[in-house]
Amino acid sequence: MNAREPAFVSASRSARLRQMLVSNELEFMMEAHNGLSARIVREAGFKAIWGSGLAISAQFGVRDNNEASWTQVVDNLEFMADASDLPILLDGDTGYGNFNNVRRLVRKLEQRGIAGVCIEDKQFPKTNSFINGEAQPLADMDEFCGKIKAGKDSQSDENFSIVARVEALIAGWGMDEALRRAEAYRRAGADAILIHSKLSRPDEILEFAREWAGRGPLVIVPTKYYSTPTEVFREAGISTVIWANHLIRAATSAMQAVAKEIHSSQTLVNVEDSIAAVNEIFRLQDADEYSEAEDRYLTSGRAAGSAVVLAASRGAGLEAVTEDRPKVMLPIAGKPLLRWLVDAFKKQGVNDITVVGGYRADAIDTAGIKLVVNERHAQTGELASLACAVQGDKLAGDTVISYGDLLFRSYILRDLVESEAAFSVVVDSSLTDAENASVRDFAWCSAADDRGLFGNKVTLRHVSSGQEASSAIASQTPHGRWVGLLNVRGEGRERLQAVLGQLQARPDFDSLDMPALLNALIEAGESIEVQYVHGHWRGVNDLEDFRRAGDFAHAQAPFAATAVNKAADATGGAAQ
Ligand code: SPV
Ligand code: MG
Repeated sequence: MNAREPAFVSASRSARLRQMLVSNELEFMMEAHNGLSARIVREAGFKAIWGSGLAISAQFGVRDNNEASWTQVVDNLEFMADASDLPILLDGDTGYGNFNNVRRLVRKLEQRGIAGVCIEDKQFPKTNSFINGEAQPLADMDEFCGKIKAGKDSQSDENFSIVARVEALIAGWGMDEALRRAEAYRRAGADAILIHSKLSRPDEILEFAREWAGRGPLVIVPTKYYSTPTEVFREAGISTVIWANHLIRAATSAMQAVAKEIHSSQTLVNVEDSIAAVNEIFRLQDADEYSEAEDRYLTSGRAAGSAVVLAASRGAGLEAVTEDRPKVMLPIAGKPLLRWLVDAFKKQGVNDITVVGGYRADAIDTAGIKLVVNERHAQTGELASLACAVQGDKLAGDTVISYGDLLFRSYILRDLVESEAAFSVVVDSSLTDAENASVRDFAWCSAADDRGLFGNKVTLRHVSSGQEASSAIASQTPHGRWVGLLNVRGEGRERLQAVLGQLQARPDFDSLDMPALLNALIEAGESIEVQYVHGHWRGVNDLEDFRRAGDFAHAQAPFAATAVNKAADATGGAAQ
């Protein structure tokens, strides 16, 4: 859009088209033939679109002989009007019938936001003027005047424009006839005259313009006399130039070249760099707007949900079974631990899952996930892995950050992703024995788990980290254990990235774990909502956990699958 002309832009499309026709400036219209090309015309800076009959028929793969029905044309225009807010002047051929068809056409065009129509004084069904134009019969002048009057009388928007196209020069009827008809059409109410010529020089157009002497706006289509300097049209007092078919022709030659190349070389490598990127197509379709709307309107933003799963570790205490795979690929009740987690996410509509691998990342099953690798996994901790997943990019949608070695009942994740809080965590209140100092992830909260508190918000105050010196709060009995699930919602995403960025600047960043991030968020003043559970989950931290995980997983699986998996395990599957 042209930012220099706000008043023009805010006017209705029909008012803008009319303004172009009557302005003293030379104006330009560019052909478009579908929604995508209409968008492209707008982005190029044009102020209006020519809905070319030739180009619209061609993109349907039919001839410019009214083979596409007028309602098909009008449906196509609707896509164009939706894709671009520019005024569209439809090339309405002969009006698709008599005066009555023109009346109905005008009403339907107004309903679809089309700014005007051009009708030509030939007979229905027409043929393109450049195909044997002399042989084409012209309409009776008076009958055509009736069509113009009928169209003008049926418009309800005073700015809707009807342009009358004079074909007398094309058909070889001479200059006098062209002028006679143009004058009659002007008197019948036409808002502008389109004078067409198929000569390669502009002579007859310029002569017409001289004789016409500014009686009303003149529109021209210099397809054949294209080498004429545009300044010549300006000096001749032309109102509007239509570049009538150049996008359909550009698309055609590009498609021909690309199809031929792919067919002959049987590969895409020769064309990839010379054609629009898929992302460019998404941009033209306004895909970003869809994502924003999804955030706004989809229930709890669940369909837009994403997850980051930390799965870089081999698993201390699990060396015996993780020679050739990371902990998350250990089989539990017939499928890898990671697959249980991925399936649980998908069940809650969390489909965009990024897994951060490290140790034996090559052994991770990547079906349905994005794998990023923390190459420095041997020297770094959980936050370095998390940074691999969120670096650069903004977190997409609401995000669950999860340990990779978790099994849980499905309600736990459901309740977490439905939380409205910017940050929320799941804390198991059945685990409060923090005696063993080597066990981390114990959680201290604003209140203990208590059914009497149901509905009251509890917030996280501290989580024990692997690195920290014992803090004052840690001398008190914890309220439970953080299970390794953090949900980050809405604006929480940017705030989490900011805090992670600050931690990254610390010299000990490589050794930091997830509790360090939670504690840093709390110190930064963030409120982290606690959702208490009482059991119903398992972490896999050692061989004993691994053995018990099978039973837990069986209990989560559908009955039929459980029977099958139990049979598989009995024949030497997972350790049980
Ligand atoms: C069109 O673009 O369909 C026109 C202009 O009518 S022309 O093809 O030059 O006749
Ligand atoms: Mg046409």
